Amino acid sequence: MSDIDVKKSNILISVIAGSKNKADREVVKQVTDILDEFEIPFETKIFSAHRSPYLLENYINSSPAQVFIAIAGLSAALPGVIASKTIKPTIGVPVNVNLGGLDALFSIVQMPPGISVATVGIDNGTNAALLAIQIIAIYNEELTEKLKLYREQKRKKYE
Ligand code: AIR
Repeated sequence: MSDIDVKKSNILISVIAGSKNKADREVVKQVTDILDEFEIPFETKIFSAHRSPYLLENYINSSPAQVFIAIAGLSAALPGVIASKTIKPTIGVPVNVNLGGLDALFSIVQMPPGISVATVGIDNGTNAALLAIQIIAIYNEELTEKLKLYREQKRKKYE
């Protein structure tokens, strides 16, 4: 792949949640806060792998996004279903709706060999956003520098 021009891109990252409920929305907010901070063009959508599977499929097939972030609780099929329909990287975020989020974590992390989903921690939208940006940054030097600065600021905060 050639270099990505972040400023000229329309949508680079797609953030999809399984529901507009409070728990999912809070994780979406974590993700979008980081994407805003890094000035990444993104869009957010609500699609349920169980309740609206055909809408989800149509969207994935037509999306220009380079990376998908999929946020879901309970029997969280969303990231796995997205990953089954595209070879673009999919990052799954398990949401704590019930059982401390372990139900969603196991649903997302236990993908069968052949279809991969990068799974972050329960309710950890921040890491999902950072990982998505790191993937895009492979093709963008300016973004790489911004990530280094972000790490440096965090390091200073904890030292
Ligand atoms: N969900 C939606 N469709 C399939 C699943 N697993 C998830 C949502 C949300 C939870 O189920 O991502 O975290 C509960 O959704 P709701 O809309 O019933 O509140």
